[in-house]
Amino acid sequence: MSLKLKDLTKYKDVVIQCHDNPDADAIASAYALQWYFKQQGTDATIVYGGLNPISKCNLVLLTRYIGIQAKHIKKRFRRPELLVTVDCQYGERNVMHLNADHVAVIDHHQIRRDQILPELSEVRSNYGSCSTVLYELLKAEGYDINVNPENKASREPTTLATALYYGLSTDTDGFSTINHPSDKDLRDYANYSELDFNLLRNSNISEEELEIAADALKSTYYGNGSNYAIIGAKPCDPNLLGLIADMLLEVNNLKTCFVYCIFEDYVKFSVRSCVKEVRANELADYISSGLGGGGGHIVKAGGKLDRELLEEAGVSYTKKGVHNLIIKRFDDYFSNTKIIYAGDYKEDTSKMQLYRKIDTPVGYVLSTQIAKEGERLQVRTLEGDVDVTASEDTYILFGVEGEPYPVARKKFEKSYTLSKKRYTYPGKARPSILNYSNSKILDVVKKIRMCIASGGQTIYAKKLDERVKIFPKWDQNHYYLGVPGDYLAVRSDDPYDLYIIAGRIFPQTYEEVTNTADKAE
Ligand SMILES: [Mn+2]
Repeated sequence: MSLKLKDLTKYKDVVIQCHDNPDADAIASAYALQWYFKQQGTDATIVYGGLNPISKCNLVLLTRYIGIQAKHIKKRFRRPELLVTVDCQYGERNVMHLNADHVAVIDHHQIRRDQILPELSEVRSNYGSCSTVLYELLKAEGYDINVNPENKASREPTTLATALYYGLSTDTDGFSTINHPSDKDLRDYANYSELDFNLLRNSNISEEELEIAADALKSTYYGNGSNYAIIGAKPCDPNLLGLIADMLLEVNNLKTCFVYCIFEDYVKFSVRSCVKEVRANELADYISSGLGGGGGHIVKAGGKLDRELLEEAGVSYTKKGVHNLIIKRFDDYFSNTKIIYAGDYKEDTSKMQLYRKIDTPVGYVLSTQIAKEGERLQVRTLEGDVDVTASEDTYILFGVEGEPYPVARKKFEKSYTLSKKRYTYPGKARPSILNYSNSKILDVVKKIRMCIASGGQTIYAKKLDERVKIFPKWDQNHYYLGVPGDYLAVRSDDPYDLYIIAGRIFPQTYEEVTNTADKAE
């Protein structure tokens, strides 16, 4: 199943449908699609169902800004030749049923197990917004969202770019929970109007919502010696959760906070952290593990707990049941994690097994081949984000699954030999290396060359049975996370050089040293 926008142009009677009670992402996506049809000479109608017409202040403002008439339908609607659902899937509970000769779907949500999608479907479940999907579908047809077709020479921000940028922003808690490179591309590429965007963004909450926030702040729960705080708010817009969390985190001594609200089928939450020992995205993932999902950025993240999964896990879906579960997970998180600051810490290797590295072909690139000397890069390794400065001294390696990790020149020259063989990048998605100077994910794959991780080097390693965070010697601000099943490794020639090797990678790259003579080296 896939879809190109040009597949849709043969239909002339087109209706675009948002999910019931549409949000900014749905409206922006509908607008972008309508915009495309207009370029093809087709006037498409935008509709949505749900109990009430759009009333949220920012959405009213958005529809006025982009100048669309989105029709609120209560019961029935004529049968169009083509119906396209955006930011939702045909047949879903929150999508009013409409009949049509042909149906297409453009969305970014998960596909339910029992969902049957029409042939014309483009669902990119890992994207942060449907606006991003539209941005890419338009790009594939040769449309640049920054170019106004009526005035191609103009450098002025376009309404289309501003709308899509705003759609992405609202679906990702103000860009803070962005993960996917395509979302980052839209964020960085859109030539949006700052003025209009700021107006939209600052029309975000109503007086009632301010009240919800005030009530929520009054019921703050402090845990673990006031290290963290949890708030359960009344059902509200997820953006409001982020706002409450931002304010809460400002409290003196408070390092980490969690704000949630309970809906009928799921719990939505926002996480914040301002200390290096807790990455908000990792905490979000921990809290929601097995119960939903979470992710985002180091300082801001968010996620969801599913009612079904909570109930399967024996949690009663009540205010108290949910609240207690969250407190328990928080307490587990803080008590079950060992933190190691490499450099200060010497691991006792006497009880660890000695391993030897196998000759393994891997990829490498010198950091100054992908960025200017002195620029800061964020390398997303399997065990966490690590910051490095581009210099002749820093290489970036790409492991057996294409996972990037930085290494110092000295270590590179000692442990790797260059290879003339052609390198094929083994990863499924491109490696994530962010250049802070322009917030762009670098396109590095073509620049990667092959080298051989020379075997022979020995490490002590042990399989972890607890969670461990290691601040490595070369980056004291970001930790590597090891979970049970991963390996804690110590270089045999430097007991202060500790790191984590993912459990999946370890057997492919290391072999046990059984010869006791070797062990005595
Ligand atoms: Mn959306």
